Amino acid sequence: MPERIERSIEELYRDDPAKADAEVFGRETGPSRRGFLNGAGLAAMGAAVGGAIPFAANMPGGMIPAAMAQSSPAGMPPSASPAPASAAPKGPQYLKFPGKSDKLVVLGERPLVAETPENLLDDDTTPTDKLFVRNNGQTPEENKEPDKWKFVVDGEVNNKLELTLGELKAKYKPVTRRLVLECGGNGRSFFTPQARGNQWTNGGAGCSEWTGVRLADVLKAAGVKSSAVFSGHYGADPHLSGTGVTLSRGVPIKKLMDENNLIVWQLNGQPLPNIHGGPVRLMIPGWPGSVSAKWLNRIWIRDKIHDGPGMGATSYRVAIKPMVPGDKPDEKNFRDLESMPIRSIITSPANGTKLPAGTKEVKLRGAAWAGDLTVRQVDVSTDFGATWTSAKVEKPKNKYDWQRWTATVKLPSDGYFEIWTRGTDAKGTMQPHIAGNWNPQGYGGNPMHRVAVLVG
Ligand SMILES: Nc1nc2c(c(=O)[nH]1)N[C@H]1C(S)=C(S)[C@@H](COP(=O)(O)O)O[C@H]1N2
Ligand SMILES: [Mo]
Repeated sequence: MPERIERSIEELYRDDPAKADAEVFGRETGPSRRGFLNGAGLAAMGAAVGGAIPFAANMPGGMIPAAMAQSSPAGMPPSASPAPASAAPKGPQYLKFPGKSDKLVVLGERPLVAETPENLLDDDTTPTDKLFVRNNGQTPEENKEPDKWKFVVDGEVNNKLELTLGELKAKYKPVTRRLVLECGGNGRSFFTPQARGNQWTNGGAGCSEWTGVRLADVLKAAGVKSSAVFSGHYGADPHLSGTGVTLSRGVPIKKLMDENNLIVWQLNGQPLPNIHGGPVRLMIPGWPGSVSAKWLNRIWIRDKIHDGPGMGATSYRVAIKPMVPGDKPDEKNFRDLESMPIRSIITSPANGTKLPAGTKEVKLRGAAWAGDLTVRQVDVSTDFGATWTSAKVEKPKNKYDWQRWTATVKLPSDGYFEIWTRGTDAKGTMQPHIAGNWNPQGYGGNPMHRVAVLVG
């Protein structure tokens, strides 16, 4: 009997979370139900997650346990929209690519997109083989003469520059910085109803050492005119269709001139791999990764807002006034996503970790970052958010570095626990319980990260 319930509840949570939720939490209480599981539901839930739930009384109604929500960890069932057939359960597909970890999860093959599971981001500096990959078009052929790679800086400048990588290295002072690179769509999978695009969990991000020259030094040499308003960045990757520009985004001049932006040719002390945009790419940290053009061949300084592919409409844009989730967008109600939102992740233990019976303490490690801002605080909870403990948060090595954190939490007994983390940025903005401010392409999804641990 319990066997049967166990399977059915798990399957139901995968196939129809709303219905599963109603089964477990009770139908009668309706959509405003909250709080407590009834006895039968609690038994079924315990069987499904693999153990008793000591803090069950705190479990929010409608929350999918982290143990069952590997692919949609936001927790809230997509009750507004039944899961489409394409979302039927299938295990993760792992990347097979020279120089990349075979633990990266493929989100798309054409174009190639792969994310880094949170527990693979446990290094202080993300190794190259673990850094996520996000292509929008084709992957260009590997360049055999990197120092001859050319790019131009033109438009609203006094001196149009045409530079080879060799000249760039010779003329400007190199710097190395540890910088977060984060896809604008990171966290998209947490939206309900599902938003359009690659279903990133928290792994469209990493923090590696980048070596290059300051973009501002090159722009000073070009002499940016007072008519300059915005930039447009171009890379050499062919469009999937074979013709046309794949992606071309830009930033306002103020952001462009920020001294933390780099034109880079090294990643973690090695020549920048082709898959990450080698020989040369931009690194404009804190903003959606899409402004950091790979295979850089042009920086166009413009006297108006850029209009390349990836600008305008709902691309990399969020709602100004909250919209009804799933509704048709009114394009006047959107603004560009600029600084990325606060995000804290648990990098150890991994979701689903089993600990020996009698374990009373767990050491946690994680990372947190917040776009243009620093991280003020990271808190962790083991009792579904009833009580919180502050983590020890390290200082960034340099601006736009992530901040590693550690904490030790106590567990009262054996059973099923969820460890939650939430970050707070320097302005006091904290991560929400569920992804908010729904938008059609799912930007800004940064709910608290949760991992399940089973003791005994
Ligand atoms: N030329 C070019 N640059 C690009 C892209 C691209 O498809 N083409 N993708 C962008 C996006 S959306 C992101 S998130 C980052 C990803 O960088 P990575 O693949 O090195 O992790 O590169 C950006 N730069
Ligand atoms: Mo991205």
